[in-house]
Amino acid sequence: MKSILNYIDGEFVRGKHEFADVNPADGSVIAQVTGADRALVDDAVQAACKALHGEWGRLGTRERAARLHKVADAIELHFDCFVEAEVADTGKPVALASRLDVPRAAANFRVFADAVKMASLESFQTETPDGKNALNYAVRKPLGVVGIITPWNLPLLLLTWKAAPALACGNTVVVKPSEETPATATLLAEVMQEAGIPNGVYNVVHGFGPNSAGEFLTQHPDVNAITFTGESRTGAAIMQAVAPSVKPVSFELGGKNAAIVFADCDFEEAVNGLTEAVFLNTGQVCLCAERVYVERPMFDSFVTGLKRKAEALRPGWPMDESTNLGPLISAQHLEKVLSYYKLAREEGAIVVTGGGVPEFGNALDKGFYVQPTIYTGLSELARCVKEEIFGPVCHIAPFDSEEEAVAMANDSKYGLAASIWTTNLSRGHRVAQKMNAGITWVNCWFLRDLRTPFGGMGLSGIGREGGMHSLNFYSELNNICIRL
Ligand code: NAD
Ligand code: 6OH
Repeated sequence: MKSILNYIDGEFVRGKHEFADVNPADGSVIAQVTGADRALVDDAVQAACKALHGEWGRLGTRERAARLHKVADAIELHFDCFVEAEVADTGKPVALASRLDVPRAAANFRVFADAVKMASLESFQTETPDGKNALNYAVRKPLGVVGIITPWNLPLLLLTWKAAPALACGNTVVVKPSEETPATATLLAEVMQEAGIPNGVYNVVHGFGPNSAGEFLTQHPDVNAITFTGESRTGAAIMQAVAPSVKPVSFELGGKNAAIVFADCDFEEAVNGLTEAVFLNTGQVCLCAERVYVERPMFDSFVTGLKRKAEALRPGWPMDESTNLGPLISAQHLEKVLSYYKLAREEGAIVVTGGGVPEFGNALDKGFYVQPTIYTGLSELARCVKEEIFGPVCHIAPFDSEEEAVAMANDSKYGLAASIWTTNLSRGHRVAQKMNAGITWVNCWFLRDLRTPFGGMGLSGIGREGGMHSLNFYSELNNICIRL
């Protein structure tokens, strides 16, 4: 049986306890993961501290950026290995991992390597009380050791989205990938070696959250910052853990995202767009739309259109090129999503399609598949309309006016992403600007430009990453004031 190891100071290190890495498509065990106890997490943090003062700390920005481009080259060289590992861990369709996850990992390194080379800094000419001048300018320094904690839905994409800018700014990192999807973080370690990233700069510790590697990392006094993507509740626990040492945090958390479909939209474009927005990655994307509001004249035809698309999705073996719907990540998550399917019926939902589990008549029946599901008829106060489900499911409700749609979309404790579907450009701008969300798409969804601010409001997160926002989080600014 394959082992997945920790990576500390340039060495692959076996931990004292093991846990199984399960393939969600059929429940089979792919590998044994060896987890890091508190002592191994400490070794990783000490290696990262030491590396700050070694070769890595002495490299100029240009050379650091060149090494990160080499990391991107090496990801592209080993493209198929990354795709295979990601598909086995997550069950996502190979077509999706090849189109989204692995190309984005390489792009993350390229974009932040270039961003750090191009970044300018603030400077101000300041008048002194005696009528002379002073010059203020800021310089960027690394934060130090950055702890990176990531979820299972887009494992490599989200890990590199944080590791790339952290490394570009000269930090060293200790990464704790999700216990559900450990493979690509360790594979990335091999790529780091190949690309000439010095020992101790990139470290990986495996394990769980509470009382395990995740918590050991957040509590460690020598970790200078924590960047985290995952559930809002976990974000709250991490905030408590870092409070005593006042570490900066960047949090990308959950969502209960709204889509507003106006009757003047391009119908085909909206139905196709919402098919992606609701069902991509089996609905396990923080940006997925779980609440869809449709202007009443188009309500029935839209529900029928999305139903047709949902029923045409092809669940199957993830490595089969024609599969476009994978399983959920785990038996536990399957149980959670099915409990919401049950709750929706108890809350009085009309089941437009789905609501159960598919039957394959083969080994996939042991996997964690659910049917793509559409509900209508729920009150806006229903728990299924308020709480993040994180599965291939949405509720569709009608609206009669723009104001009503905006009010319903904004009535959430979350505030991550929204999408608006209309051919009326003024309305698109007007409604987009009213959204309580970190990201609003008009006539598209999950169209990413890595230079733009990305993050959420309310329960959806703290801070923004992307472009200069990432450089600002992953560095300290030292303002220098010189009396001239
Ligand atoms: P999770 O919060 O359960 O786990 C995420 C990571 O945190 C894992 O590595 C886990 O081991 C670790 N962890 C758990 N408890 C911890 C603790 N007390 N201390 C330190 N680490 C701890 O999230 P998940 O179930 O893996 O991912 C799904 C969630 O992530 C959804 O809510 C989704 O919306 C959210 N998400 C948000 C974004 C975004 O950009 N906003 C992106 C992806 C996923
Ligand atoms: C959440 O599941 C998706 C997050 C996406 C990003 O962080 C990104 O940079 O595209």
